[in-house]
Amino acid sequence: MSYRIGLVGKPSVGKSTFFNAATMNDVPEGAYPFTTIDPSVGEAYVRVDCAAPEFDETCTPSVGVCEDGTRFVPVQLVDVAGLVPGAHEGRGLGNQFLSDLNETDVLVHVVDFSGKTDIEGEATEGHDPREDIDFLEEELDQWYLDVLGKGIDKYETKYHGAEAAIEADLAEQMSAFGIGEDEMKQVILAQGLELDPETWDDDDREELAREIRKRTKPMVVAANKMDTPEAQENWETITDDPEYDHLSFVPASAHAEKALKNAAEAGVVDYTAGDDAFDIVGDVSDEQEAGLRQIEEFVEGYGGTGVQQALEEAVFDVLDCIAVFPGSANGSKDEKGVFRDCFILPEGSTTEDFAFHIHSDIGEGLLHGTDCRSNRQVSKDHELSHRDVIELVSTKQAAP
Ligand SMILES: Nc1nc2c(ncn2[C@@H]2O[C@H](COP(=O)(O)OP(=O)(O)OP(=O)(O)O)[C@@H](O)[C@H]2O)c(=O)[nH]1
Ligand SMILES: [Mg+2]
Repeated sequence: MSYRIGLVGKPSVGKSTFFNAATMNDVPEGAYPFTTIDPSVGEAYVRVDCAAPEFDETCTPSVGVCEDGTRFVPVQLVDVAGLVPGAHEGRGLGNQFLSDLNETDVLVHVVDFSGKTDIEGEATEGHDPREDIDFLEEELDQWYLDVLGKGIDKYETKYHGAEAAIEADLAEQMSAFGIGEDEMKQVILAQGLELDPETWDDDDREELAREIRKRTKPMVVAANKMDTPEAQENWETITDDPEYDHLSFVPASAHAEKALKNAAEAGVVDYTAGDDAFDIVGDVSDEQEAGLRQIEEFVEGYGGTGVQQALEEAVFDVLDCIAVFPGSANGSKDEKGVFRDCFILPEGSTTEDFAFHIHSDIGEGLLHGTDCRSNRQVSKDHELSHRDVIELVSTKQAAP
């Protein structure tokens, strides 16, 4: 299962444009709210420096691609309907889109930094993007609070007066958010609360809901429409504002990424997703050239269009995931080729986790791993690092 990144935000901020740019899909985009109603899921990629060149090998990726030593590893991207204040109570398209986000591991909050759309996504001037950042977090927190409240109610009706574990009921109620019993207990205790909801007041509940939301839906802000001067001004103010130190911001232009990918497909430019530069290689009209030069200025100034960067920030910085290559310590190739795979694993994964991730049989029969760079044996509980190349030594092969 690959990681799932959800694109969220109010209407008209550019979620679908971002989605299309990252996945080369063609879902509708429009300068009016609620262009998107049904969620779309597509394949996007995160970049990892390929390990093959270090071993004098050429890789043959089983999924994704490798371009000039950069591996593009697939992740899933979900484009959902825009969210307006009060969505948790059914406003706008209401709760439906909230459940579309259930299965996501991390969110990219797309914010229109140009200030040219109001809180409902209608055209305006001078809107403060900070309002959007605040409301989205609040809306998600309210949604979590509602679900948490239902879990508490069920617990109280079921066990009135009897001894029971609240964390089990809450974890069950909130299972769709990807939180288990142990983690739920940890979060409750870390908030300084007793394992008894009768002792919690409204503030305790709110803080608990917020904490669970932050853990299960961590987020990156993609400051979109940064190709406009208004967005660039807002970027300076907002990224300097200490109120927003808890968030990571990536300057982005979904437009620029889409334009460059389209131009690359048409053979007009030489551009690899995520690069901070490109070359014009085909015949272009004066008008096209002027447009591309404008994009070039932006891309060089901000170190890329920000679309790749936002996805990678989400996976590797916010979630702290690592990429691991299965390797072969003696360098021999099997008939399927070398460096076929590159897996994205959660932070703190061990050799054994890696084995189970590939196949439960390999995990069950695991003896140890071998670090292919140093040729040293690594234990089952050895914690892996980003870009490790590991051979798994197991008494069992993966069943076909
Ligand atoms: N200047 C600029 N405009 C953009 C950018 N990205 C998107 N837009 C424009 O913003 C408008 C809304 O884009 P969409 O991608 O449909 O926005 P959305 O967030 O999916 O909207 P809903 O589906 O209604 O929630 C369109 O007119 C896009 O062309 C960008 O990077 N720069
Ligand atoms: Mg849309």
